[in-house]
Amino acid sequence: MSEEKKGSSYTADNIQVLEGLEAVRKRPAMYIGDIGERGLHHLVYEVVDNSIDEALAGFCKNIEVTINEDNSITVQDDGRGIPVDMHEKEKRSALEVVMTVLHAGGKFDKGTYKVSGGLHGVGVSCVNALSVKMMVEVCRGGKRYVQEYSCGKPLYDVKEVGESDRTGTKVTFLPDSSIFTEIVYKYETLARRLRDLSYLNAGIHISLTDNRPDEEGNIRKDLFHSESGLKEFVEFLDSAKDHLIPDVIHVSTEKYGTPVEVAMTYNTSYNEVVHSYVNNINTIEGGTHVTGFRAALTRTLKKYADDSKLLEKAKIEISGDDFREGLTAVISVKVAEPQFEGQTKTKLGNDEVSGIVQQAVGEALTNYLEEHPKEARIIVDKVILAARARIAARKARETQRKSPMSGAGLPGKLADCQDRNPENCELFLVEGDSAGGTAKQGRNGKFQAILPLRGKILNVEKAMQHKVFESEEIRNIYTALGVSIGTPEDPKALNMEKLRYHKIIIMTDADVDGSHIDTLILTFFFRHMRELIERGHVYIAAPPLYLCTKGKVSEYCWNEQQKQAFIDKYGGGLESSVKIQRYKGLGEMNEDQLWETTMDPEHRTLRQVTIGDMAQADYTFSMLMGDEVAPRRQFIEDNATYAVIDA
Ligand code: 28F
Repeated sequence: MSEEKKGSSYTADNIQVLEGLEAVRKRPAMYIGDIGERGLHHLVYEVVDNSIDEALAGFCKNIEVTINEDNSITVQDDGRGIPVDMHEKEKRSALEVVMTVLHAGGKFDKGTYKVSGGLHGVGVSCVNALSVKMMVEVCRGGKRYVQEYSCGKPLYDVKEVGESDRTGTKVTFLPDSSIFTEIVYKYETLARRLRDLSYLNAGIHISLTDNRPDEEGNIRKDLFHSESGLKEFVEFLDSAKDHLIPDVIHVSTEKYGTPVEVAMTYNTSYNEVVHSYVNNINTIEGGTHVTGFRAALTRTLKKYADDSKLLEKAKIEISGDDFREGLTAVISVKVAEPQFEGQTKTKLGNDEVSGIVQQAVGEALTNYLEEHPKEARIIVDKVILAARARIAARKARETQRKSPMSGAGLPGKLADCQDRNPENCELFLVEGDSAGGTAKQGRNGKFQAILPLRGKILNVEKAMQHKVFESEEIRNIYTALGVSIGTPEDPKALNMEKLRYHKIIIMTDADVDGSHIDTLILTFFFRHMRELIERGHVYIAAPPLYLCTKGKVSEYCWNEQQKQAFIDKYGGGLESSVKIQRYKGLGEMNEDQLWETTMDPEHRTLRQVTIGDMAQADYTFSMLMGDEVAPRRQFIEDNATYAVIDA
């Protein structure tokens, strides 16, 4: 138990509050998901969501988020200000109740929806409990009030400290470093979520300022604001893609008391990008709002194609998937009592929502197709093309199954390992036969398999699905992995039941070509085997860049800093004195060197591939690998200073 507040007796409520805060501090992950980087950033989203609620209620227009120099966070809004009057039941200021009683925030006004961050509105009191210090300032009724806390416990009663001609709430908090394993905020992570929130809640101005000066002493600031909401969100998502139609089809309506907003368009790629939200929560596992959307898409397009006789000549059966190639869409619904399901509680279960979304999208899409016959024809033609490609891909798979590559259907050039338990096994995808040969000699054949890749693999970002699976290098990869694409229900689903290795390690030269091959392989995995990445099976090997030698002392270095440290230590700071071998390619190492530096689990470094933010990843792959040149050129110009030019 913590020390008594001076001069006050404990009431049942105080004890209840303390027990609540203690519970949060004892099991923080239960309340905010984890105590690492994600949980740290969730703290910000919890506070921001209260400002968003105030904006949805119509009383707040501006939200300012600041990362302070000490890695504390300040969030300020120009809403009404949290009420400070005495809470009749709790015998304390309403402000103190909101800030210290678990789940005390909740619905502010019956008419609005409590949106919530990633973990469904645990409330600002949780953030308070997990912060070594927190301060709240409320301007309301011409006065300014403050209260401060330590680990959620008030240090004094709410006090009036002055006058103010504005209204609003300002919260500053410093996460407890004894609880969080990560306490340094990432600007980009916050920026992505605040950008999404500005699209999801049209009209709100959200600013992000980083007061931690960078190397040049500059501070960063971004303003996020969207008047047309999801329409602009889809334009942003598709900005690196070749548009199939010039319009974003947009509907924002309310059915049976459920606000529904959907924006969608088509591009010339073969990928489907659908982001869905419930009360601003990114429902990455989908749910009834997504099934309703898809049902509307399939029915409306199929009906239009049939009525306009566009399918007669095609003479093929089109399926639901065919309508999704090249589709980019964002679905956002606000549900008063959302039921979340799924592994990460990000799948919407409310059955009634499916019909609501289907009706809203069906009406909007029907109107668009009727009013835009030219674009409708373009969309249906693409659907027919997708259907033909799907049928060709199915034939390619059936052919492949009937004529296995060699022996047990494994690629001839795969040097397999002895262990048959996938959990112990690793597959190295190695650039080139020479490095592949060295890797075969250097590896531990018990649990390490080698698949040499002959140079660049197909850029799947620009290829149709069936072309992807006709490419020999790609077929070698997924055949060696033991995965198959497509199930009777979903031709794009990845079947990983027979995955043969739990670590898939991309090992390429530490040069521009090697990076390009890394990117091509990652594009294939992201577009066609995303679950491999999501389950953490994909890694990138890190061969050393240098071998530094001074007399009898030799050390491998993986970056410039390590090289400089060796020079400082053994060469008196002079590079001339020290012998430096720059490894341009894996082929320059013999099998022992490759083993001890890059393959030996005891000494190697592996970078695990993860998808931080799906929308960002999708945009990045389209921009880097897609047809549109302008966004790629812009990216290269913006990042040229980071490119290490090989001498
Ligand atoms: C920086 C974080 O938390 N802003 C908030 C409000 C406004 C009201 C409110 C919040 C009453 C007792 C439930 C004001 N006037 N920013 C924020 N702005 N909470 S949180 O009310 C809380 C309810 O508990 C508010 C009239 N109605 C509501």
